[in-house]
Amino acid sequence: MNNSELTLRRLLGERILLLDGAMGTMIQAHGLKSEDFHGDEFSGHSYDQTGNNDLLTLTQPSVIASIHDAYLRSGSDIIETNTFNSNSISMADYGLEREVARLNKAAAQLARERAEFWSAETPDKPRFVAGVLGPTNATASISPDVNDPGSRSITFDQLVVCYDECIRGLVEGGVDILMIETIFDTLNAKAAIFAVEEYFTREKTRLPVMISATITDASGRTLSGQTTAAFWNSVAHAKPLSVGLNCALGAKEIRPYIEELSKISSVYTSVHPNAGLPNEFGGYDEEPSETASFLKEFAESKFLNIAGGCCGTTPEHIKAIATALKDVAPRERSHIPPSLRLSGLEPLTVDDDLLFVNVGERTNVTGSRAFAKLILEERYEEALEVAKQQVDNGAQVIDINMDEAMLDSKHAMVRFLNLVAAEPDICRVPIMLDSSKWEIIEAGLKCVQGKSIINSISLKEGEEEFIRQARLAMKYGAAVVVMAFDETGQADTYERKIEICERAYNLLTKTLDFPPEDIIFDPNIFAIATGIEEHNNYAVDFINATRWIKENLPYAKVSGGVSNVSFSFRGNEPAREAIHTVFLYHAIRAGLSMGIVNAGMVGVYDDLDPKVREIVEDVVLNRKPDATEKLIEIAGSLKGEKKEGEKNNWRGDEKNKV
Ligand code: THG
Repeated sequence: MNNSELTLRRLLGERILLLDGAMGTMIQAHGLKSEDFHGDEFSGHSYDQTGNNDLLTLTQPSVIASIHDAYLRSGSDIIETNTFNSNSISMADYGLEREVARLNKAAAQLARERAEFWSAETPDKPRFVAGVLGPTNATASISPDVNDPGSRSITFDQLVVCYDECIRGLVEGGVDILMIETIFDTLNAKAAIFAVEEYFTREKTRLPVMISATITDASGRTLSGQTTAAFWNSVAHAKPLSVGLNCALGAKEIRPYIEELSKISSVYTSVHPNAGLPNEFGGYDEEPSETASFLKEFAESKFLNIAGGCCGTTPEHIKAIATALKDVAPRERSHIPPSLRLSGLEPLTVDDDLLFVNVGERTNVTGSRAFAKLILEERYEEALEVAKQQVDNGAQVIDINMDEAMLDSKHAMVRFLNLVAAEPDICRVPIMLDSSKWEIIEAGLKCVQGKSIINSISLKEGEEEFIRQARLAMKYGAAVVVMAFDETGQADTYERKIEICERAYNLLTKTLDFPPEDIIFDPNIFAIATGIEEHNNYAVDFINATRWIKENLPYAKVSGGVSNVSFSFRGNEPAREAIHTVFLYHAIRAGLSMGIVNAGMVGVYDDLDPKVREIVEDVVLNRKPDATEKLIEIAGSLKGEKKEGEKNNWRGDEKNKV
């Protein structure tokens, strides 16, 4: 941690820090003409630069400097660089993509210079520069084409390249903080975070990061549809200095969401709202005293660590806020216990109270002939219906697998995920990206705004590749399923399972700084009752390994592909269902947190016919040498036991409790 960050963190412990206010409103007040925007350098530019506020950093630096000064004079501790649109995607509108590196560096230098000046003026109040990374004017998880919800105007990779250029300029120009702000699409923000993390790794440096989203409608969601908590779960991997909200709604409307953020996040919080809602001319009317009184109430409610203004706010607003907050103590950061926190449009916490999370298995081309056929024939509409049914039937996560030799799997994964992103009834749940090929998982990670699960990584190809993939998982912000698989093969005994899981856990948490709560072990569920004696103890070994992991590897979760266990009864659905039910009953008691299941094919343990249950239990728990034969004997008679159309209410009403 450098000195500036140490000072910043010390000050955040002492008081609420002030950001600045709007740049645009202040620029407007200067009544600049087209030729002022162009300056000498761009006088002959073929695009009209009127309104290109960021260009003023180069053409009218004294105007920008005077605005920084006005805010610093009003009490801002942190000023923002004039770089909201200084990225190649937004600058394309002005034909100025090639100036992006320079715009960022110059804006950072200009702000740095004014901050240094004021730090010297008021040595007891050091000033900081936040390098602004705006959202760009493109969105990575929403289609620009009403006729094709799966199309995209920008990709994650393009955004990473775009942000990398901005970050370099800002850091070279001397910013103290990188601020990813006005986030309306979390996937854009995740690309910015990825670019920041890659930059830090490459340059062997690190700066504090501020993250601020914008909530655009009264229902409290981002433009890309996430709730506040889902958003936080999606970006928490950045380990930011602060998380907060800015722009769109004024302070009044932001209240419930900043309240929520202040409770669920363990980092500092920030708010810089607009001066109320826009009036009919798109202007902002909220008086400095009004904005200040809203923020004072937030501060007194202990929601705030950093406060400032966005559109429509002026140095007078900042001054009023400074006065209002002067004697209010800052929020103390919440203590949030580590837990696996996932998200789609909505959050999902996998903690030990929520006994079992079921992951829908049907959207898997290797696990369902029907789904494979739909994907191979590019009948995506119907394939989406399969995903929707999974969620409707109670799947809290959906597993998506496109590994099929006849398929361009990467293309199918991307296409399907982009379509899923347009279906709120599906993408409200987190996604599990299932592939034996890392490049397909990675292509998938670039399409999902939520916090997803990678299924899977393992030590199969050695430590180096395992660590490389885990590092990337951290940068994309995903949890990982770690299969009990190493250089010598897949673990099939209790000893091998726990040995590999322990080794993987130590590598992840000690060699890397991988969050243990984001590790989900899969100690391999294999088919039992196959007629081969060595297979008889597979379920027992899995269950015992699960118990060992829960007792010995803190915060790690355990998952498995449940339907594997009954492969030998393929075609006999009632028998399979009975096996799944008994298996899950025991595995969940041993600590299984989640399972890839067909929710329609698991029953309630207590509802099983006691005689059938006894026989199935003998098989699952490997209690009698002739158990398999017994089960085969009765398996035929199990057929059709379930009445036609009978609704399987497995955990439907009981919120996952078994
Ligand atoms: N661990 C992890 N991931 C996994 C598995 C695992 N992913 C894939 C698989 N195993 C889990 N998913 C399924 C999906 C379907 C079936 C089994 C496991 C299945 N399908 C039926 C069959 O093949 O008989 C249905 C066939 C059909 O409908 O056409 O049993 O272990 N981490």
